[in-house]
Amino acid sequence: MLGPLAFVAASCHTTTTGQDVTTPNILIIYADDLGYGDVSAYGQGQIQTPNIDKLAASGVRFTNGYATSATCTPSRLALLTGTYPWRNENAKILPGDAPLLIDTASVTLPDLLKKEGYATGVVGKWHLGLGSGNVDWNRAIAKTPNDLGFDYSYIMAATNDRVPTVFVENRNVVGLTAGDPLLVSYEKNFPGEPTAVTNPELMTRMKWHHGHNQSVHNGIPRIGYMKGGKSALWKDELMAETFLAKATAFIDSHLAKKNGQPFFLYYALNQPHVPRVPGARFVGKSGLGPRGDAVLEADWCVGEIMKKLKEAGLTNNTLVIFSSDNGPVLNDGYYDDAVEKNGTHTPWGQFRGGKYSLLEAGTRVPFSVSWPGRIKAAVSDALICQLDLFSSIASLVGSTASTTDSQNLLGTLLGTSETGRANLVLEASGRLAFRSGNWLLIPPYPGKPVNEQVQLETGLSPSPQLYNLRSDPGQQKNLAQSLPDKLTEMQKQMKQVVGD
Ligand code: NG6
Ligand code: CA
Repeated sequence: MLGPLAFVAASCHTTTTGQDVTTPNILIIYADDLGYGDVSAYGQGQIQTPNIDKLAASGVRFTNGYATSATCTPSRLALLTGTYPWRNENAKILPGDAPLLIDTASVTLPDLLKKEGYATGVVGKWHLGLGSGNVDWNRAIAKTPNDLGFDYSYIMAATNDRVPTVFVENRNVVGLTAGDPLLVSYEKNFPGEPTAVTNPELMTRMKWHHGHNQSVHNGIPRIGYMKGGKSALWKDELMAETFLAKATAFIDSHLAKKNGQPFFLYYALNQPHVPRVPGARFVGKSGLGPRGDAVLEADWCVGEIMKKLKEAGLTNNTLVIFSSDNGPVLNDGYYDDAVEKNGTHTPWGQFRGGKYSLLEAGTRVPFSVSWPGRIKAAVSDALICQLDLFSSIASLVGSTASTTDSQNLLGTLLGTSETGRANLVLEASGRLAFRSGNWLLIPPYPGKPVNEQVQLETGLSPSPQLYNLRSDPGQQKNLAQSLPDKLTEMQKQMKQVVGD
């Protein structure tokens, strides 16, 4: 409940359960591949992120905040559905022509908010599939975020490095011209179309290191084949500005209605995922190459959207959640100097591993929650996962929606409780690890200990790994052999949660 006379003018409304609650606007800012150590508030890397830091300093900054997964699609699935992604066998990195992964009949976070009176929008990276398979990009797309509770959507279908390199607004590709249809395939190229392999001279901006050698757009080779749709193809260097403009326009158009409705905006940043092509003003600014520059651009986006809230007088009654979908990676498939220019920066912070990894840096991400009218500044060590936003936000707005996996940690989120989850299942490429209290168990898995393409540790080992994350956050001491009873207890607990 709200404290007496909270000084915010947040909207009050009667919920579907007949309760009176105070409902703030809700903004989720979700970065793509931003590491724990990429945010200077965590005090670990070399990049300065003043805007993200300011947000974190004004609310609760979590030191044990997690994405469910070490890659994008599964983490986003968990964020929007409150369900562990490993329960869905299709929850893996999706191609750009994948069908919508979420059943339109399920209750999503935007669904529950819409039901409680919110105007809902998503702007940015989607990567949860569209349509029902074989999407015709030249017609209205049948299944989009608009079928999952979003009133408005302006998205890229998958990733910056996957075709189609276009934006989809609500149900339509933006900017198509009649007579030049957009064709997409992940199976075979279109006859006569160039690729990075047949026409390497087209790679004027970036060359591929691994993968990424199919259609070339803007001098950058991509994953997947694409033909036509020329007038609709995005310019990578304008992507951040485009998304920011759409995000602020969503807020403006909502305010213009003057109907007192709160809004929910899921603002999914494109940075610092590959290909890293920040806007001109950020080029060379970090000294760490395009990856560092892209982090600075992400921070700028955060600053701009916060400025927008301030100008609109919404700062005090907007709950802002900032996090990232998975941990960091330097070389994710392009020669972009990320490794060469990284210097002493530590995107993974004090942790081992990174994107794709079961080790800590795969899923331990920057995670902060601010709501100046309501939340006091604090640092919380409570164990919390993006998965929990579903039930916690449901509870905040007076919805009874809940899932088995998502825990209502509203008090923790708002900094009135230090109690987090008792345990959490983490996922990387379909493999699971289990955290309980300060202990982390990685069961034995076949596979290489290092992902050679991206040069990051995978966490895979033929022997079980047991770490005490409190005394050993860097996962240097595997205690599986020296603490057999603890190992057995963790194995038992994990089995209880995950099943066989
Ligand atoms: C991988 C890509 C990688 C990135 C990732 C998705 C190759 C070799 N690698 O398959 O570059 O696109 O998928 O990243 O193609 S995520 O953040 O959206 O999960
Ligand atoms: Ca990602």
